[in-house]
Amino acid sequence: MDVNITKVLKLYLVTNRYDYSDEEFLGRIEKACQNGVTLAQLREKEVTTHKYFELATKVKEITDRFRIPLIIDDRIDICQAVDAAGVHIGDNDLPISVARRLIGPEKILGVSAKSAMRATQAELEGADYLGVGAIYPTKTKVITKPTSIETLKEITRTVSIPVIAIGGIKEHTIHNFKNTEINGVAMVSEIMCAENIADKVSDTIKELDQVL
Ligand code: TZP
Ligand code: MG
Repeated sequence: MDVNITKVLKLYLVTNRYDYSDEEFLGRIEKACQNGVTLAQLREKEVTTHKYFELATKVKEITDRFRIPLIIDDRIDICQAVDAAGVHIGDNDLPISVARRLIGPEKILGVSAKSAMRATQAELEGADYLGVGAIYPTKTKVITKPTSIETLKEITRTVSIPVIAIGGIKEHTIHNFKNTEINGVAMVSEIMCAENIADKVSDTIKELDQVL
């Protein structure tokens, strides 16, 4: 891994296509990359493999230009096909140790964890970072249950790999993460649906600089 994982987790853009055209979708990702997101994840749930590959190829052209590592949600094959920086998996995906074996030691492996027990297991099985949430209610389509800030703190106390918070996080709720020891936050709608993505990303970075 030629990426400083503890640093790049600061502001993690997770994509959602909503009803945007591909052009609008890619344009929004580009704006976010241009203005300071530190890591990006392509997250697609209901597309063909062909379309996932096509989108991943296009998104990687953008993230490469800004030297931002690209993570692929769920799909190790797509990660390998486009030579993305890594993959993010959850409870319904391959076992963590199997995913690690398949991607090898160099690629980034992110794992979703909603308890300290799962977090410990993920660390042992080779996760490079943990995504914890949903911290707040979210309208983004996701199968998840709420995870409290208390559980988030318990997780950061328990593991030594970096942790990001996800789920309903807005620019104005970043201050709630003071003293949680997270390395960053992941946002979907707050960035993807922002009226002014440039301002949203740079203002959120400023908030994070106060808190992390
Ligand atoms: N995992 C837990 S919550 C979530 C994911 C992918 C969605 C977060 O979306 P938003 O729009 O930032 O609430
Ligand atoms: Mg998944």
